[in-house]
Amino acid sequence: MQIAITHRNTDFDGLASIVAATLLYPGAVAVCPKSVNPNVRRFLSLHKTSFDIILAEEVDPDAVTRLVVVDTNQWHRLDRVNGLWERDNVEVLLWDHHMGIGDIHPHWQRVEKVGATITLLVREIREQRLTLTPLQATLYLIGLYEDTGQLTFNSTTPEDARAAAFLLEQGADLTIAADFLNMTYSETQKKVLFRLMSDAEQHDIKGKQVGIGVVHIDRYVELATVVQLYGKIVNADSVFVIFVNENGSCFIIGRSSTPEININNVLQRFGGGGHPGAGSATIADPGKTVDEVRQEIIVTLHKLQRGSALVADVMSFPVTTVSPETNMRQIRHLMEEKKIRGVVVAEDGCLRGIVVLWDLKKLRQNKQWNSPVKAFMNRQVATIAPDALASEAAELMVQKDIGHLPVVQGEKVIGIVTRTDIINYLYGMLPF
Ligand SMILES: [Mn+2]
Repeated sequence: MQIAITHRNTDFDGLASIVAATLLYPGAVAVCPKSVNPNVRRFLSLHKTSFDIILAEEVDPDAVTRLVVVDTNQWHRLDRVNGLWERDNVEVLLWDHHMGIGDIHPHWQRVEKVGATITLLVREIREQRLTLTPLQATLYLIGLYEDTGQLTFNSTTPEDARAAAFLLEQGADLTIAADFLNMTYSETQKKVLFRLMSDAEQHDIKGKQVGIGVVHIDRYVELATVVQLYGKIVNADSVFVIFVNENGSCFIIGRSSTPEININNVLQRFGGGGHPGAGSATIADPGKTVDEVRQEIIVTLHKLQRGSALVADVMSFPVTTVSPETNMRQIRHLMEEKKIRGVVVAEDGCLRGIVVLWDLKKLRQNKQWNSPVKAFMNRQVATIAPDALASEAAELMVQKDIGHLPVVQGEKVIGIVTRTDIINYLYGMLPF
């Protein structure tokens, strides 16, 4: 017997992947854990009979010869496979897109950094020139869209978009997909959201807005979408919510929309993980209080943020400077010659002002070209320190609508950040 199995609290990516595995491994049976996410439960209640899916308890472990694990690389996330991993006559195959370290050491694996596991299986389906029913295509598309936020999460790759195109070609139904992706919120989910709105703290961590909340829950509901919605409403760059169960144990769900806060890196410190944009962790240490967990998140964020790009990493240097006595004609020549749109005015390396292309346009009379730059330069110049974050420079330039930001250390100008530097920095980071 061959079985395809996925993680507990099964999401659509997990469900889609076990169903797709039965196509790639003829004879394999899709085994669904008992605990699935509420939207998956709703889907299954309608579509159960459309797919051959059995429960883990229906499987005779002794009969299993091949185990296809999808969407997780950790044994403890699988349902009732007791003993299976110790048997050496079971062949283990792994399909996954989680890059963290797991304890499943398969005989064969396809693990790649893509937005959803189903993307990897879809690629194989395409290569084998298999066709899908619209129903299969729809399920796979829901899995793909859920894990990639309709292809908007940072973790999305071109490969995911290609898989989506193929699934649409195969007749995936967007109306059905949208129905299961945009679930109405349950009473418990609404309560959690309102609790977060009123109680969660907002922290400014190196220029990034981070929401951190603590919510006590008495039963399991799908919480990731609530956390995500909360982050959107308060316009946070990233959010972390610590959920405390009735027995005092807790788990964290994190979401981030900025490449500078990597959820996977933060939650790895708590024994969890995920992706740069989304992840979770279960707190294993029962002695840890909620306050300690919250403090640890904040400290970790400060530490990790330090690793982000600094102004010194992105600035241009050396800077073209002129003395305050330089006449405007020379300034114009300099700009044309060097193809620059701004010139820093300095004396002994100390910033005195800045003159930009726009200022030249203000010159009306011919004789003004003979006047010194000090008569036309801007003296109120926004500056930034080399050890500030590159993202702070970007924000400052957008805020003040300026194209040149001199970098000043002590009194001296040591570099300049231009729009080109910012664009290079921003796009150099993608895909994250
Ligand atoms: Mn997944």
